[in-house]
Amino acid sequence: MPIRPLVILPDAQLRLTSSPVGPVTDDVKALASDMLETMYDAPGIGLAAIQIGVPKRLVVVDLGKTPEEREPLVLLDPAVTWTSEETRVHEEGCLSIPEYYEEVTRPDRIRIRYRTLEGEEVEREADGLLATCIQHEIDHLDGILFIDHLSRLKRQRVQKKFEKAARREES
Ligand code: K1U
Ligand code: ZN
Repeated sequence: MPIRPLVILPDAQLRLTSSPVGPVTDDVKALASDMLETMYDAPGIGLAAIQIGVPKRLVVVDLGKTPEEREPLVLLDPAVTWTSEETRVHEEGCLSIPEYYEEVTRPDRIRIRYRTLEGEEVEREADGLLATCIQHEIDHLDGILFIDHLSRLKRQRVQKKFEKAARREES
């Protein structure tokens, strides 16, 4: 089951706090592989496991613009350990909030710690779009969506729009 269906706003799963991944088993490797396939298919530049309905602290990211430029990053139990004072504004989207884009301000540079599928502990820095994307994905692990960084008015407008769309699909 490589490409998995995406969880879409207002699904309450998106507000869950995800649990640590635990040992790197074959199931965890298969989940990471399905997440990459799902992200490339969408297409997107990041995906958190909860976006396919799995509440585990697993994130995939790839900023490659073409299949030839792919450089997948799989982050297990990622945590931000430092953020720069300087911020940057980037237009963000979310595969769980289709076709809605807004500018969000976040720290420009971050340091993160995570485990890899090979069982390695890594600490590294990221900046620019990579830093934005990783922060967006780590937010998902704590039930936070990029619309939570917008004004209450904008957030409520989007929430209502997606609630209405979900009701229409039900009937
Ligand atoms: O987590 C997600 O929902 C994925 C999201 C990640 C993200 C995008 C922009 C800024 C921060 C985080 C997406 O990938 S939305 C789709 C998108 O940005 C994109 C799609 C195709 C080509 C390039 C970008
Ligand atoms: Zn998202």
